[in-house]
Amino acid sequence: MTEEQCDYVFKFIIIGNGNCGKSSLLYHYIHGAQICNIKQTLGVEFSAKIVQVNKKKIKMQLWDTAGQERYRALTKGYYRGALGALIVFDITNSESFEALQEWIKHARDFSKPSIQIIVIGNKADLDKERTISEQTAKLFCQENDVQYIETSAATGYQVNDAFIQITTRILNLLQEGTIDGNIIKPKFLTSKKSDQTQITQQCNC
Ligand SMILES: Nc1nc2c(ncn2[C@@H]2O[C@H](COP(=O)(O)OP(=O)(O)O)[C@@H](O)[C@H]2O)c(=O)[nH]1
Ligand SMILES: [Mg+2]
Repeated sequence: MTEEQCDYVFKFIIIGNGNCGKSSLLYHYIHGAQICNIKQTLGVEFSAKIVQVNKKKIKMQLWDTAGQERYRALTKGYYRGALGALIVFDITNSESFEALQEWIKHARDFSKPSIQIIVIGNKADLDKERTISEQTAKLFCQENDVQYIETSAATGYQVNDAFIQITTRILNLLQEGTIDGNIIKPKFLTSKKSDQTQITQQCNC
């Protein structure tokens, strides 16, 4: 399936403290599917996956960092235009949980206040070493009006569900008219000619 056959293109960013499993989750999600993954000079890993949700074909543009999150040094360009954010913490690492508030604020301040957020409690396979209970995390997420799911990039537990859950939510909001449709189609879909080169440089899939 080519990009032109898609109904929508959604940009997603994946953020959270270093070492929580962001890149591992992304790898697990896209592995074996139609993917492209190119290291860019800006230090952003750019991947893509086309999915079908509620009879709509959606190209998910998935942006991962190359480690800059350790210094909170993500650029505004990383956040710009994102419709969804997957914010990851490690259920065995309290510091990564405590950082969530700041990551949520960054997502809302630097993307759009309406950005849809799913918090992912990763490393669910390490339940014996857990320092953050599921209940604590759920409560925090309710208070901050974000979704919550637990995953394991090691076993694959609920990895797909996390990505599909946030995509479905965005699609529903779009169909209800709650999200501005103008920001859904990236520039390169509406003016293909001038921007074709840019796509080729970013992604060969
Ligand atoms: N046990 C376990 N280890 C994980 C899981 N996800 C990632 N890791 C490990 O955690 C470390 C950091 O993962 P990485 O994806 O690089 O994290 P990032 O810095 O957030 O992108 C690596 O050693 C991974 O193998 C998980 O679900 N369970
Ligand atoms: Mg990483």
